[in-house]
Amino acid sequence: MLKKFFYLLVCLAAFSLGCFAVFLFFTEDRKLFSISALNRKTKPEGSEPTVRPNATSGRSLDPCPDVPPNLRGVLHVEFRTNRTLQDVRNHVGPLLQLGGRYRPTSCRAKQKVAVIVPFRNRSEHLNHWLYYLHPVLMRQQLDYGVYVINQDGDGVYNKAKLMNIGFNESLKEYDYNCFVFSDVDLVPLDDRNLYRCFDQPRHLSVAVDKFNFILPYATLFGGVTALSKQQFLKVNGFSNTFWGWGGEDDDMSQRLSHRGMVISRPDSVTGRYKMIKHRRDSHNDPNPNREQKLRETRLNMDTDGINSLNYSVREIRKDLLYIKLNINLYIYVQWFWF
Ligand SMILES: [Mn+2]
Repeated sequence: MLKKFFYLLVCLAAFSLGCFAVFLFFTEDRKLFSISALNRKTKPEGSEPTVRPNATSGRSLDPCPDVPPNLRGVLHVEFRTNRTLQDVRNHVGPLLQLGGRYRPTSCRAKQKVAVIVPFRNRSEHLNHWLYYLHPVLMRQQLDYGVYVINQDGDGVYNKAKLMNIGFNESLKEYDYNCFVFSDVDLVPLDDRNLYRCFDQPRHLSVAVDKFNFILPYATLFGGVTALSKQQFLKVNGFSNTFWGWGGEDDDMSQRLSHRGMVISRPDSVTGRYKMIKHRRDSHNDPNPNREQKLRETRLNMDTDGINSLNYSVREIRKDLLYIKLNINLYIYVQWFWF
């Protein structure tokens, strides 16, 4: 009799344990009860990414709010400090996945943003840029990756072509729907200037310190810009035929207007930037043909762009802070006649 009673007791205990386990499972995953919610609240506020990005995959999250909650507004930026890549890795690396990739952990980002930086021989600038931009992009709750597109060799520089290549190559890696093109020497002075795409093509660097925080002219579309995949393809991307300094940004501006788009901008306070001072790069002299070429934008834009892009990738190197593609641009002697 005692033995039977004992068995009954054991069964009962096992049953209630099972029930408790099921109960715990549901409270943890579906927030039915407040135990886990209480636990969450004890985590420090403001330091949002306490979980590695990959820990969230497979779990469905609510979309991120329209206005990211942890923005700081005006930022302090200075370039005097010597920053090595390792300094920057220590500073922002723990929250990143290899290749300068990040996605918010507490919500689902609305846009997938490829940040494309055309590049040659500016490592010092890149260190500053990475140091300031990664925390900003994280606070803006973007699902993003950083693509440094390096022109191999000493040929004449072609920034617009490098940007087309960034568009092309980043899409091979991830389903990006927004593309931010940024000069490596431009750092935002306000994190409310969102690095994402809008209904119209976006010009972000409207008030640069070098130009006394004034927009030099109304159609300017250079420095830092954002185009959705659709907007970019609608104009056939950038021209590939602007060799040397200047013109390619105005050409893009004209492409946009020829396709009925208008430039959108943040206000001149939010859109403030600090530019890293530098001398003119070698092999990037002003392009003497740029003014003539700008008269032919409408004529050329359907055949000169993302649909006529040719290049070869020499090397792809993934750092913690970015993906760097080393590109051979195929420079023809012909370019003198364009
Ligand atoms: Mn510059």
